Amino acid sequence: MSGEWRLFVAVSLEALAAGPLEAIRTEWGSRLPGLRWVERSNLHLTLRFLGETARERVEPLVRRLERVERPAAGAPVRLAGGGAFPQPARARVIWLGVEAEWLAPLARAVEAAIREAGWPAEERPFQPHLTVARARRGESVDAAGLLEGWQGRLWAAGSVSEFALYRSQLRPAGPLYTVVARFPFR
Ligand code: 2AM
Repeated sequence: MSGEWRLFVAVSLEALAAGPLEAIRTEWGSRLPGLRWVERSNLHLTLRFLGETARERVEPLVRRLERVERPAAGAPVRLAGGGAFPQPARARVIWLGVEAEWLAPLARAVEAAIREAGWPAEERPFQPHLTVARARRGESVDAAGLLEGWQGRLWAAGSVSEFALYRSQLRPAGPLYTVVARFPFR
């Protein structure tokens, strides 16, 4: 098969983040019309973005990811705090913080697997964040008011039992994410 798939490795956080997203959106949606809110089923934490990938590289990648060491099922996670990229007054991305002891080790193991599968090393440091809103293309919003009081705030606590390889298809209506393969925790 020919063609390319736009891929990323992530943990779905829909169950945990849907409530906080709804609350934030209800309060701020009309005040910040320049933001596009993430669909609840798209709420995820990216462990590694791979980008456009030749279709024939997908299967070997999945096989390598299957060997990644994972935490035990029901791994605890907290959504706490948050912020904006690149900065609150000119925000392009609004995110909630994700805290879990197993997160950095899992991201390192995924990174190692991806490198073994032939990708160059990720240069950017891993910054665990759950994107809840993005500014419209080429724009930014002043989110300083939105982010006031977010520091140290606990949004939700729960658990995670798998990570997955996702395909992203960019559409005018917003991205369509589909699961290519799931990797259940132990
Ligand atoms: P973001 O939430 O900060 O936009 C799918 O696009 C996922 O991959 C998103 O979670 C996105 O992060 C992440 N990602 C990381 N690097 C990316 C890049 N260079 N281009 C697009 N998405 C990227």
